[in-house]
Amino acid sequence: MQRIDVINGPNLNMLGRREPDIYGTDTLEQVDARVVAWGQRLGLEVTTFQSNREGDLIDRIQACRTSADGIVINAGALTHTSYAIHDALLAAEVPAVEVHLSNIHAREPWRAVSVLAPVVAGSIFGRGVVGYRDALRLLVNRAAAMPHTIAYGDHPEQVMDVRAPDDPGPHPVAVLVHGGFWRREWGRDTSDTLAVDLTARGWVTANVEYRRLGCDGGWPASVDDVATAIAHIVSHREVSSVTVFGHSSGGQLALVAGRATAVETVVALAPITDLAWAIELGTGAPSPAQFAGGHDPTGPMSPVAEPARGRQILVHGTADTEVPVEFSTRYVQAAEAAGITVNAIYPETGHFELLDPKTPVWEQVVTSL
Ligand code: CA2
Repeated sequence: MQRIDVINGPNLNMLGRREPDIYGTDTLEQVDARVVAWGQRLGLEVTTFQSNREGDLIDRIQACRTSADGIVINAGALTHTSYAIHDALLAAEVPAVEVHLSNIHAREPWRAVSVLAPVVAGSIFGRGVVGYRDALRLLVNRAAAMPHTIAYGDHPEQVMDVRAPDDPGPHPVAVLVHGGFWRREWGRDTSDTLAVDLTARGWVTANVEYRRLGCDGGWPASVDDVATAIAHIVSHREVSSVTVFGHSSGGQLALVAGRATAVETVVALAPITDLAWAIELGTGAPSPAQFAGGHDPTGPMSPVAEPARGRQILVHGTADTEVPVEFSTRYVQAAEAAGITVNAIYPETGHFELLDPKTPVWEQVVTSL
């Protein structure tokens, strides 16, 4: 069993008492209880610690060298200044993930700098308390199958995590495109569990990061990145086929990128297929309008306007309250009107369940490929 120490720094003992609009209403005790429970569900042994003193935090991090297999740390404002904590994380020699409840990139400029970022396996911010859950899951997925992170461009977001089976191949390639309404707060860690599952089934997986809103993304930059990432993996590996999996806004990117010839199959999980309709309904507002950025939302950015041509499987939960299932039924109608066949599956499930390889529909989809 992996042992993870969850360490919180200065002022996090004040949670729930002030600034609930930024940091939420849970107290630190409540956050810790949720984190321990998430850990249990992930098969982890989680311990928690908080201190307002830098030296105590350093002592705790150093102790993790022998007492833990991984660290989740919210170093509070020390994140922005403490090279001593940076060095302690290096010295601990166990993987660490930094978490911030707030979106440190959307506040004062000094908060956008994390001196810890270069020495952690991941930085999760702006998701509130669930960021701690996602940090634990990130550590679980790294331990299950260590990825190689490779750059497909010069921008810091133009990277992808590649995992390959042990045998020489050639293998089918799965490109994964995460969702999160194209927002910077949501990253490729959210599609990593699917990537680990596919690699265990014999696929080469490329879990793609791309420019998003707040870090130079939007139409068409985000789609260009996914297309460039696909081209990169195809030109650097001997592959037997290319399948692009996308969830939610990543489903939109996958369907648009899937118009390219290199892509044989698109698996779109709860995709946003129509930007104009998303703007009208207020789905994920204000992100769809920001993504469109003044370009025509009824144009090529919307999969309904120009359905992909290759093989395509759509999976959309009938209980999805984030992206209503009608986004998929309308896409199927548009595709059929254009003479394109879509295999659509509508399980009785919600939006995020589709990111869990343990759901029966995932088995059904993957075995059909
Ligand atoms: O967003 C985060 O999680 C932070 O790491 C939290 C720190 C802040 O200094 C970082 O820039 C971002 C602050 C901890 C919470 O501070 C509180 C102050 C008053 C009431 C509640 C919390």
